[in-house]
Amino acid sequence: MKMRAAIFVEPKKPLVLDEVELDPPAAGEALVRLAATGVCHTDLYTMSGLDPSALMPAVLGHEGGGVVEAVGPGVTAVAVGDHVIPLYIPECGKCAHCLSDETNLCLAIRGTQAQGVMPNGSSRLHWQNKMVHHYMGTSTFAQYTVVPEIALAKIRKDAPLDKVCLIGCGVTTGVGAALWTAKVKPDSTCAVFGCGFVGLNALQGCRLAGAKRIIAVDLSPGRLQAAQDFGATDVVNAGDGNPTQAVLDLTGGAGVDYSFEATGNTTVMRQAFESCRMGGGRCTIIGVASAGAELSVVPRFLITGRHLTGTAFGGAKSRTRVPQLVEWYMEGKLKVDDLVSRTMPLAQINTAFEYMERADGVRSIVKF
Ligand code: AHE
Ligand code: ZN
Repeated sequence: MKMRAAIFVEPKKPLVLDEVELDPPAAGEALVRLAATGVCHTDLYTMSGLDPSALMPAVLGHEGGGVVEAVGPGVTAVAVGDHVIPLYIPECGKCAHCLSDETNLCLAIRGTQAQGVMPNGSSRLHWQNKMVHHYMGTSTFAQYTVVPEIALAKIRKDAPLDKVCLIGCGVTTGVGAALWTAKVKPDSTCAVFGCGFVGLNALQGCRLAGAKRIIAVDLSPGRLQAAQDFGATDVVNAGDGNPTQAVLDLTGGAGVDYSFEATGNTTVMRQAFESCRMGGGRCTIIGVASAGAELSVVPRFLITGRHLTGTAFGGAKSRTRVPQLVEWYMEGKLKVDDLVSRTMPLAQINTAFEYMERADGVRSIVKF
């Protein structure tokens, strides 16, 4: 079938909007008609030319929501008409990682997904007689996508897809970092460095976990204002001096039980690490740093019992947790609507990246 898609053809150039051919789903795959997709920093990172794993041409996008339109042979996990969120980390339920409590990084289709193809080694996408790569196994910057069934979370049908699509990446990444990677305990103290889309979600994750003190750190007064709506009890403007010292001062010199970094900047990662307490403090790195970046820490901070770790998709076992987050949103426990700054048609997707580069707004959503 033919569909409109935004194609990544060349680094540092706008996406090309054109008609792309999409093949029907093969065994174990489903065809999804997308209703909406968020536009994430990681798409921009791949477009920048700095992502060593970037493949071209490709249909980018990984924060979508849609409806199953057809299924390939042998599909049992989803059916036509189901509302779904495509998952860049699938959950097969059978591999060593799916069976482990320690990680959400399903191993079932990692190799082919990184090569931009479906599990059988071929692509469903073609353009100008060439194969087009799938991106993160999801390729949501298009009217339709084909996705393996193990990479689809089935969600309730009354959830607005143009909002809950954000649970496909940023919401889960931030909320899950607090709930499932750091496992924030009630009455604990937390600090979140970076209050963009993912940081705001880390803040609401800390709130959902019942943390008593949640310190937001950012350079922008506007973002620090938003941080208070998402659960921050204290704010630190990182432009006013050393933010690590500010966090230590707010916690009687001790540091917080849990710190989070949501910027991708290695200087901020170190500040976040040095803000968690001796004897069991945990720092969770959420932001994706540029390829080649290195993080240095003083070993003494580790010897004195601080933990440094990272998270992918918030440590969420995806097919299990995404429907649960949708429930929480529908129950009013999880804020999502306030994260949407703009909604636009696919034809205007390149303007979403312009806003992102100017740090204007929190999240743009493309509605099909
Ligand atoms: N390809 C990049 C790294 C990309 C990366 O770290 N991706 C994150 C998701 S970003 C969502 O916006 C992730 O969760 N990765 C999990 C994994 O298995 O890699 C690069 O720099 O090479
Ligand atoms: Zn993302």
